[in-house]
This record gives sequence, C-alpha cells and structure tokens, in this order.
Amino acid sequence: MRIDVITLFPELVEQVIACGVVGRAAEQKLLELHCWNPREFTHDRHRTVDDRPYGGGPGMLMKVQPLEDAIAAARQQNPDARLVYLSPQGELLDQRKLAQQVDLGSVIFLCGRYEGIDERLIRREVDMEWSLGDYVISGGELAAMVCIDAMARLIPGTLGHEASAQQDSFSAGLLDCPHYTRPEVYKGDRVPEVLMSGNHRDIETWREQQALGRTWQRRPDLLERIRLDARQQALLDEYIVEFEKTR
Ligand code: 4G1
Repeated sequence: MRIDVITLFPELVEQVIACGVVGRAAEQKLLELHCWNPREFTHDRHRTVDDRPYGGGPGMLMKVQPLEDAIAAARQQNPDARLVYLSPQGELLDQRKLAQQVDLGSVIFLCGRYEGIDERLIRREVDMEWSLGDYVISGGELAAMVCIDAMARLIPGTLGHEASAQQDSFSAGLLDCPHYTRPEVYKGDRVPEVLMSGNHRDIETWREQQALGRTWQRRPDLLERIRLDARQQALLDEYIVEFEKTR
C-alpha cells in the first residue's frame, strides 16, 4: 500500500515510519510513504506558502498555487488514490472507516496548517474529509500520522499474532480487558486470582467479561452499536450484578 502526504513538515510525518510496527511494515515494503512539500512548488524568492484570507481577520491560509501543484504531483504518481483532507469539519474517524480505506487501497493525505485551505480547493480536489476529534491542533500532520499508524496495522502481514488478536478484539466493538504483569503483589494489590490459575478457558471467559463490563461502564455508546450473543449478555449481566453489589 502506498500513502502520499502533502505537508509543509515532511520531516515530521516521515517519523511515523522511523520505528516500531509501522517502521517494520515500511522496511518490508508493505507500506510506502511519500511526502510532498508545497514549499517545493513555490516560484517566488521567499518560497511563500501562506496567503491572507478574504474578509480579513486573524490568521493565514495555505497559498492555493503551491498546494494545487503539490496535489497534482502526488496524483501523478498515485493516480488511483483518494485524496483525504484532515480537518475538524471532517467525518469522525473510527477503526471501521480506516479498515475500509485499507481495503480500497492507496490514499493521499492533505495536511492543513494555519487556518486551513480555500473552500473551493476542498470542493474541487478533496474526495473525503476526515477528523480525529474535537480539539484545536496546529496542523493536520499529527492526524495524518495517527491514520498512517492505524492503517499500517491493518495491512495483512504487518502484525504478529498477539497484536492482531488485540486488534480483532477491538474490531469486535469492545474496549480492552485489564492487563497485569509482575510482580504478583504490587504495593499490596494482588493480580486477579483467575489469571494465576493456569485455566485458560476461565481466563478467556474472565477477559471477555471484563471487556464487556468496562465497555458498559465507560463507553455505553459502543455497546449500543453491537449485538451481544446470549453468552456475552449473560457475562455482562453477571458483571453488572457484581458491580451493583459493590456500590
Ligand atoms: C476549529 C482537529 C478549528 C483539528 C474547530 C482534529 C478545531 C485534522 C484535525 C480547529 C484538525 C476545531 C483534526 C483546528 C486540524 C487547519 C490546520 C485545521 C490545523 C487545523 C475543533 C486547525 N483531525 N486543525 N484548526 O484545529 O487540522 O484531522
């Protein structure tokens, strides 16, 4: 899979393939990352990449011509890719949308800076607008890096078995169960007995119940979006009964 990124800070975005799981995917050529800097497409002495907003007010916008030329250059090398503008006006991203995009193939991410880009450029060039969430950040680069990391993990062959399993459990629509490592007693706090039992069926059941219970407590919105089978519903009911006793 090839990902192109249009960004004024290519050296920042390239860090996403510098280490870890995503780095290995890039080394193995499962993921190819190419950055395009609008600054390289300027023609003036100052290599100007910002411009003033019509209507006045504080802040600048990205200058149209260098952006347009950077987009054209990226498209030429990645003609089948969809262009994604990362912006707070976009559709809120989730694992399902990212997985769908990995199935469809290549993307070009457009990272905004300053106050963003001219609306007409969005209408003409942008295929999808995605948002990571409701907060103010300085540029789309960190959002692009999050997308690239999450997408790389979904490319077949990127992950080992353990991380794949974790991802599958999230894809089932639930939060994770709690995890414990050594020591067995930490500041007087014991690891749950079942995890010390060696009974792998009991451990699996406990983990699923914890995942269900924690999703019910912390993210009831996620639970509303999935259908539990009878066994899961029974596990959750038992969790809720236990929880009600302790409050
Ligand atoms: C108004 C957040 C502006 C921000 C309202 C999530 C945020 C890209 C994202 C902003 C950005 C709100 C994102 C804001 C983002 C142009 C340059 C837009 C950076 C920019 C809630 C600044 N997911 N923000 N404006 O943050 O690009 O993808």
